[in-house]
Amino acid sequence: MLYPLDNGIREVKELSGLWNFKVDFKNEGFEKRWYENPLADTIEMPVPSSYNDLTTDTAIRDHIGDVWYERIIFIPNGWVNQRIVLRVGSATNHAVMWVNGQEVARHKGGYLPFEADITDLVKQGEKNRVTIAVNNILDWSCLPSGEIKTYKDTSKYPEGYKTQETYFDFFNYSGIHRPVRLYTTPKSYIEDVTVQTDIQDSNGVIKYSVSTQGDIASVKVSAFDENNKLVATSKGKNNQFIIKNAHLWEPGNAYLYSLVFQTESEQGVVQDRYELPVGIRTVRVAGKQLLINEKPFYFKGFGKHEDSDLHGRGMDEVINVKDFNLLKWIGANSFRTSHYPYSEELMRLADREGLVVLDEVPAVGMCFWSETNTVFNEERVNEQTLEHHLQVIREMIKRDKNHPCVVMWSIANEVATNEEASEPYIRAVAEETKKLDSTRPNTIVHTMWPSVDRVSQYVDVICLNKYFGWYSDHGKLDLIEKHMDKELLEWYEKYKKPIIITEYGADAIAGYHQVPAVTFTEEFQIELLHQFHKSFDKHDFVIGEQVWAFADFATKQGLTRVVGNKKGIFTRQRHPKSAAFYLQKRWLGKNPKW
Ligand code: GCB
Repeated sequence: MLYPLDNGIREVKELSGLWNFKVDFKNEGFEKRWYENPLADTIEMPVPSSYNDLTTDTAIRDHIGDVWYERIIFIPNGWVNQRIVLRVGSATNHAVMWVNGQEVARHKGGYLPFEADITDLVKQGEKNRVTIAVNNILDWSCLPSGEIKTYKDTSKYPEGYKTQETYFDFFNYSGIHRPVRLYTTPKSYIEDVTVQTDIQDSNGVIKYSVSTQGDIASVKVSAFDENNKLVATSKGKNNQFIIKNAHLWEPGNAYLYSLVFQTESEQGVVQDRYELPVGIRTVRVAGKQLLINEKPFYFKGFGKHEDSDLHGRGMDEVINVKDFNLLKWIGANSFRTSHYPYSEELMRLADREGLVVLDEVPAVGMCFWSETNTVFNEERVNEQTLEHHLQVIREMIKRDKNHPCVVMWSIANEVATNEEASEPYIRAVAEETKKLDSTRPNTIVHTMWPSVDRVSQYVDVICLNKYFGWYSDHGKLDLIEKHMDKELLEWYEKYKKPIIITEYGADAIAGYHQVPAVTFTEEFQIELLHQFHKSFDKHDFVIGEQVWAFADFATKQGLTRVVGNKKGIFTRQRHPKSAAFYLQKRWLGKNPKW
């Protein structure tokens, strides 16, 4: 699934903007075939965005079920004889799409793109109607998982009362979250390209494969450097070539070649073209280290969310650019796409900016921290969940495999890996990841203790989320270093693998101050981080620290969340808390840049 490109042969038409929108309060739209006619009684809704925070109506924000989007599209005259594709960057959590009343796509999962060839369904010079039904329900067959709770006691609850239960804290934002685009390709076209890079002495080795559809006689590949100078060429669908004295893609110092794939007919007529930004770099785990371009890499950064005021989880280049500038300002070199794959636009930015990405699937909420209340059983995480998990892994790797910024796949966050049934499950997911991409290490992010974990033999790197001083021994900052040391050593003893601490942190409400520090103050947040660092700095198998979280974010309502999760080092509006300056000093090794 290639990212849509505008390049003279292919064209892109953005469908962002206001769409007609209707909440299906009675969940009757499918039965009444709302897709057959223009929707009645609609309101305006921007795409991309989460719809939840945009009206003043609690019933809309908390609606469980379907919402409907609709807009009219026109097909440009020049698109005669082209293949026309309608593509949705993401719709959370599930979607069905129709064009002129005909179903063209169905997609399960809220964080990856889907598309449909609509060439034969659209009429040139006429209005064409696109309808998308988006559903936000999460059950145990979904990623992330959840369940609908029904309340039967009508003396206490209204008839049919139900709630969406989720076992993660981020708000279950819903809607069309990423851009919708129409794009063209020629009838015979490049369907996919896969690129793998290697380094030999000072040269870059580029191995590629191209898959095509239709009558294509030959494939040519040209590599251009950042000055647009042709530096190498190749031919054929599967091949490899060398770029002499290559500029490497390095963390904080990105260099992107442009690989131009071009297909030609028997007569030598150019048919299709696709330009892929390619960074030459290697990544591998060696003993206690993770090497990027054969140099040990230490992860400094955050777990994030795609989250901002009003937009919810809606893709916003403004937020993306600001976040990247703050990441660089604070001295971060990496982030994890907690807890779902982020937008393609953001991944392309990370390639260009040289930020290192730990790419995570939406497998979150699979743990109850209990011996008896299990998660891996027939009623909860089961065969169906596994099937979907594997599907999401396939879609994520297919989408992100060519990004130099992605150095590792995270196959799940906080799973009950103490349960016996978690072992074959995680093993299957880890093996699928390796089968699809043997060039990148994989990892799983743990909340479990080393003594009970059953799965880390299947991954290359161990990631840990640790909340000493917060969720355990709350407020006892003096115990953190000791607890952390003990646990790190136990993990290392058991598996002998490098470890990244992918979450540690404390809620701090911006503007709350107190010395000596107490919970929720900015001083407490700094002190807690500092205690963790004392431990990390002692162990050479610790290869990174990612603070939870980059910025405050919206959560479901709950007694431990004061208008959202406040573990951000930046507020939700991206203003620094005091800990930002502490981290900047630690990560940049110098006094804060104001
Ligand atoms: C975690 C989760 C993360 C939460 C965080 C917290 O372990 O991975 O999604 O937001 O804890 O703040 O509770």
